[in-house]
Amino acid sequence: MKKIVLATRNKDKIKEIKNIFKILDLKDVELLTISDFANVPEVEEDGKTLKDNAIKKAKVVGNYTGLPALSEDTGLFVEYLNGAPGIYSARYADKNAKKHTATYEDNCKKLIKELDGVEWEKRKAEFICLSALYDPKKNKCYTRKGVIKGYISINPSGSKGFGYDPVFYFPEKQKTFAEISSEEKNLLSHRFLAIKQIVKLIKNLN
Ligand code: ITT
Repeated sequence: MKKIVLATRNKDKIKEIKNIFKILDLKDVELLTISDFANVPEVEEDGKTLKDNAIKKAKVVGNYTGLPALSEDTGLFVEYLNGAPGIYSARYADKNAKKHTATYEDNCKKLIKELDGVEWEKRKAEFICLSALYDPKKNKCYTRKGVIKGYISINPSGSKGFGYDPVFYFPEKQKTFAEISSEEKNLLSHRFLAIKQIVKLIKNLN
């Protein structure tokens, strides 16, 4: 049985990634998380890109545990805001740059406010998920990207999912990501598209 450590502290991501692994029916892989190990170092997300941050998270956890580590960094990139909140998606509504206090709800509210009165066609947005797989034995890191396109809704809607899901309107389903079921989201999301490619790489790990 291959062991892989999920290098994320976000419980909502862990839930979705575990679900995606089930959907992809990956045999002989045991998914561990940071909480299965003591004192895993915190990672400062100070990279300039999602890729930098994802690689950093996977390397820290992979080197600490000695096991292959899977991380991902995700951002919501809004065209009208020149790509904001982007790599700062988790911290978008933080009042103090050093303290991470913004809740999912704060972030959604800020985004809706920033786009107040902006016409529909200018509300284009995309979720980008950059996933990294680091193999500490070979000191090799692989990255794969998943992108999904939509619009920032006029108002938040729905209570499923997490983060910006209530404000991310997905035209193909004519619903926000918080209005579709977790099964549906996990079959088409940015995270699914990135992890699907990473799973192919996991199969080749020795
Ligand atoms: P880790 O770094 O520990 O993985 P994090 O929450 O800090 O966890 P990110 O830096 O990737 O993760 O933050 C991205 C933020 O973007 C996250 O806090 C959510 O607010 C949002 N986000 C990520 N994936 C999302 C999704 O599938 N749907 C909605 N919002 C999402």
